[in-house]
Amino acid sequence: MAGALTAGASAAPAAPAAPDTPTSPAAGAEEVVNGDFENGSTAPWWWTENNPASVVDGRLCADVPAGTANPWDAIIGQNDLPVAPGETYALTYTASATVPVTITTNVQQATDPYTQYFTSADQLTAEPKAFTQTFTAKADDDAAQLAFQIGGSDEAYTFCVDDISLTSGAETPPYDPDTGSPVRVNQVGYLPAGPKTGVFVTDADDPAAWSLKNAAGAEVASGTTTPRGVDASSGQKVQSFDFSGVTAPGDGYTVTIGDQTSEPFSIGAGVYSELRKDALQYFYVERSGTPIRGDLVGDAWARPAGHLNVAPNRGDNGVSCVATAPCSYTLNAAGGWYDAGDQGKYVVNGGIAASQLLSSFERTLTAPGASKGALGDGKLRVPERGNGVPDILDEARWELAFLLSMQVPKGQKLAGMAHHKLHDAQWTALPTQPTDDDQPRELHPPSTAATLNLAAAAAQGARLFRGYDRAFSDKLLTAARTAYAAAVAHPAVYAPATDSVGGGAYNDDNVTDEFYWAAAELYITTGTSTYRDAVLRSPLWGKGADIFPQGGFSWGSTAALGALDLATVPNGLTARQRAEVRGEVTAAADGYAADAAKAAYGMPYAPEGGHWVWGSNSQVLNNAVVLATAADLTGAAKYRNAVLGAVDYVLGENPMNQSYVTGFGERSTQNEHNRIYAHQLDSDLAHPIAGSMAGGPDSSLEDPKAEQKLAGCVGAMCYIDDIESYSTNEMAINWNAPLAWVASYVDDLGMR
Ligand code: 9MR
Ligand code: 9MR
Repeated sequence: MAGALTAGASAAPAAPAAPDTPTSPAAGAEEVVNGDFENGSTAPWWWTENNPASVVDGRLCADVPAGTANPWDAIIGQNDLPVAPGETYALTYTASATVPVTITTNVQQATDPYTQYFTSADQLTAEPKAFTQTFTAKADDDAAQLAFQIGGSDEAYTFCVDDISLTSGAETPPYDPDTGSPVRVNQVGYLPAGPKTGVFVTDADDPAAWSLKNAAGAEVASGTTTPRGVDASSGQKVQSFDFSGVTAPGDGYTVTIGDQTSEPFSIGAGVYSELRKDALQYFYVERSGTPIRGDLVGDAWARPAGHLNVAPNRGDNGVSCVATAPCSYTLNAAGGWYDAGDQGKYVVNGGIAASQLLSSFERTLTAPGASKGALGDGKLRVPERGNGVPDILDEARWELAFLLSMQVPKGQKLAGMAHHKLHDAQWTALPTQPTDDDQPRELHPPSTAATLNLAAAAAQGARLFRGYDRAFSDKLLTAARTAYAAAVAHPAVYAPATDSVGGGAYNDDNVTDEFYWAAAELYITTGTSTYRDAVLRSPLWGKGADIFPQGGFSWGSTAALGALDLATVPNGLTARQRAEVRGEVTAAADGYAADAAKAAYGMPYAPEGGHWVWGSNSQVLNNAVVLATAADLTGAAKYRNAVLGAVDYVLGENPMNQSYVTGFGERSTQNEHNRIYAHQLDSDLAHPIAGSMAGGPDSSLEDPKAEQKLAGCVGAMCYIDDIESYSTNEMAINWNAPLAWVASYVDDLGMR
């Protein structure tokens, strides 16, 4: 995909001309002083010491040294630019670089924490290029800074800039993403005996004729669409079509309506086999503290071990506590998975992700029709393949071992609790390879939420590893019991929302759900009455609507994980108690299935207030996990069909016509927010490996790129496949885990 230039950028003629004038009729006064360098003066522009600048041929030019680490290690800037909240600005400039580089252009706070009002990754070459950008400021700042961050290049180069202008009164261009064909399908494919639906975006009121063609172009089925009115998730006017009657396996099917044709798709019992494998394989590539082997995953994704204290790296094998909450010990917390596009490691998120992998496996022990073989040993490309242990358990173990390493040692204050997280002192730039990360790694204070996450995941691991590695199983169970007891002793130690420098906060000040989940897992594993009583006395016992929120369970709302296991894994609850939990699962599934039936796009997700959250794709899939569990419990087709609706949605039958899983489908995500596989910013680097899922639409526009590019978007349209949009386009372990769970379920369905 071409993609790296921001949509507002345009190529310029070779000779630097006057800047494109902002299109707004109400364009305000010029804020930039001396943006054209006409009188030869550089004032009031400033620069960092390492890149002295001067006016050359009417442009401001600077010699940028080789080998700085971050974009902000070399800057040219101007201060004292006022920005007002809600005001829309036009920013224009013309820039060049004697070697191809990507610079970062920011309008931001001039002092720490340098909050960005606008940011753009601009690809420069020797040919001067004119950029025209618009953004709406959120903050009130009477002295903002325009900064061209020009560091981070391996090679030295000369940067030149000219015709710089910032004016208020601009108009936000209407949000008009390229969504390709209006005929929307699951771009991977459908199961032969499963439901098959698609969506047609059209202003027409009347039904239209659809035609399904095979790869040879021959019509194999036809019918008429059903008008569905305005789709609430997107504001699009839509119709739907149903070709469930077509069951012949094949690749290269398309649906045509009038002169519009869908992306191609397959029909086959094995359409989700690769998805199951790749969604799980993703975790190996996220491993920290070990080399990622090219012979296993391909050389493009191979890399040396990171965070092992090999200079310039600080390492996770002897981490001490943050200065604000010191401890007298260090922990060896090497290993585990990187969380997401950042290289932090967070116990709450690690716990839920590891647990959902364990659950994917545990389902094969309890669900009728689940295949043990497909998740057995030798199915993934991990170093442990062939060791007699199912690879999915080997992968989960990699994280479980990390979780245990985050526990406060015996004899210390808060012994048995888990440190909330471990990450860099400061946010690093994109791209940053783990081996190049020179930031100090720090343990953040223990929290009750992290402690209970560890307890739950370790208790579940203990029962699943019992038959494979008794010693590891015992170790997990001891850690789980110790953690649970520590949480009971310290039930309200919360990670604050403000602790979000250098890593995410994962703040949570309601741990009722974590208590329920941990007690449930410990009870299932041990049968001990203390844990049973903790489940039965939980304020959540009997409160299905709270256990299964409408918008889906998540890292911050984990009770569902406990309830799903109480409902499916053999345990000592009475028949009546068990029926109660199962009833909660099916009642929740009824709600999600009803949401799916209402939605033209068929996804079981109707967030309250139409507010699509950060990581919405994982919410869609977590609802699918509940639906699939209900299907396993009851055999009811409506639950299974709603799961398939979720899969269709994630794989392209959606308002963006976007497959959110890299490498799957014709229009799949490519530029997820990630520091390692940052191809969009450096073409020498790989794109993310196939099988990683983007967070997906987030209607709150929670990063500068989303604010700039998605203003005015509705719900499921609030997404952009841009590496800078971390609130819509990051990847994360807790998002791929339900993808793997659901892919595994639908692959098991087969439905020949
Ligand atoms: O890259 C970070 C991403 O992994 C997080 O999800 C996100 C929110 O915590 O923050 C990203 O980091 C940005 C930071 O919050 C603000 N400065 C720019 C950082 C890099 O994009
Ligand atoms: O998934 C998290 C989401 O629910 C929060 O709203 C968001 C902001 O706090 O953070 C998300 O988690 C990010 C974490 O903070 C840092 N690593 C990347 C995670 C995914 O974006």
